[in-house]
Amino acid sequence: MFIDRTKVSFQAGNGGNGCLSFRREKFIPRGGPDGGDGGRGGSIILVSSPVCQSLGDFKYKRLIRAENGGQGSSKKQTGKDGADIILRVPPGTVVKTFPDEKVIFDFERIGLQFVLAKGGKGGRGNIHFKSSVNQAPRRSENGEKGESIQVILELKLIAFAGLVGFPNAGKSTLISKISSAKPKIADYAFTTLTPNLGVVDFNQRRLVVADIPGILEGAHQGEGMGLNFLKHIERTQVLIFIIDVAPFNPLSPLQNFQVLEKELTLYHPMLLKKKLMVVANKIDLAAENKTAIEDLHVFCRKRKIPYVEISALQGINLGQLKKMLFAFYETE
Ligand SMILES: Nc1nc2c(ncn2[C@@H]2O[C@H](COP(=O)(O)OP(=O)(O)OP(=O)(O)O)[C@@H](O)[C@H]2O)c(=O)[nH]1
Ligand SMILES: [Mg+2]
Repeated sequence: MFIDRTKVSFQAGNGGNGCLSFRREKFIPRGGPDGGDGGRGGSIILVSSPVCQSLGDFKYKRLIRAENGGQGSSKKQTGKDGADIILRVPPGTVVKTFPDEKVIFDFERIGLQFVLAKGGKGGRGNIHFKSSVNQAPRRSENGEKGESIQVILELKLIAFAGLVGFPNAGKSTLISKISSAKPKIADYAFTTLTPNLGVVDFNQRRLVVADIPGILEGAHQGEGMGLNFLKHIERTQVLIFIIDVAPFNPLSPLQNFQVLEKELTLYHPMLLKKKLMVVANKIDLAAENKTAIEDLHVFCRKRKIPYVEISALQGINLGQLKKMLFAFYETE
């Protein structure tokens, strides 16, 4: 699994001190206390944003510090609040304590917010300490210290799309062609035993695709090994069905799709609520299978499922496949 990891210290702003002051004006002999409060120190807040793709921004910063609150002053003036610092992290970032690595926050999706270090409260000025017995309080508070924390930020890739298909369909070949992942590829079933993740780049955007072991009919009852791995695609947004359309398969491309769909539904009906895309692979071998492939195509058109014919091995139509995949991403 691709993990980006960095250690950073954060220091929230201290609260400003409260002021000790008395009103002094001509003709008003004993003006009461007029020392204002200190301002609040700035906090440090992390937000998960799709615009942010890596932890690169944190790599070279050892300490990130928010502004201190201003001191209170006479004439009941409150000090200025320190500005908060809002930092974007990619979805998939996990925040852990240093050095014991306890998870304190998991940005498991876009749009989450976490206050990492809270700014100190401003101290109260002496206007607050006036009482019936003490008309001239010589007391004010210092601002609270801002929180300081050292953490490890770790980026776990969350797959946006999962490749599902029978063993040998060409899933690993495909991920090896569209990303820098280097999975094992071979001409026998169950070459892939553990999931592979690959980062796919396209037009300055990037997303993660998961390649999982092949799924067999009966997978939901424990046939093959696909079932154990279906959980890896539960959190993806899109399922990419890879259908081997070479003519020597016992099932037609459409039957192949239907078996896969059935297995996924039996495993977890929720899986089929995801967006689907159908990839007819091994088109380089498929000259004699045109009619059967067309059945799958027509079926997808009726169900409004995006469909593309490729050869993962020969690199045919992979640009089109990426374009379709990123079209899902753009509408997120
Ligand atoms: N002719 C041709 N062969 C392909 C194509 N894509 C994959 N293959 C071959 O099909 C075989 C299986 O490919 P893999 O990528 O290992 O298939 P997989 O779906 O990952 O298989 P499992 O990991 O076992 O589920 C390999 O021999 C590949 O070279 C293609 O587009 N055309
Ligand atoms: Mg494989």
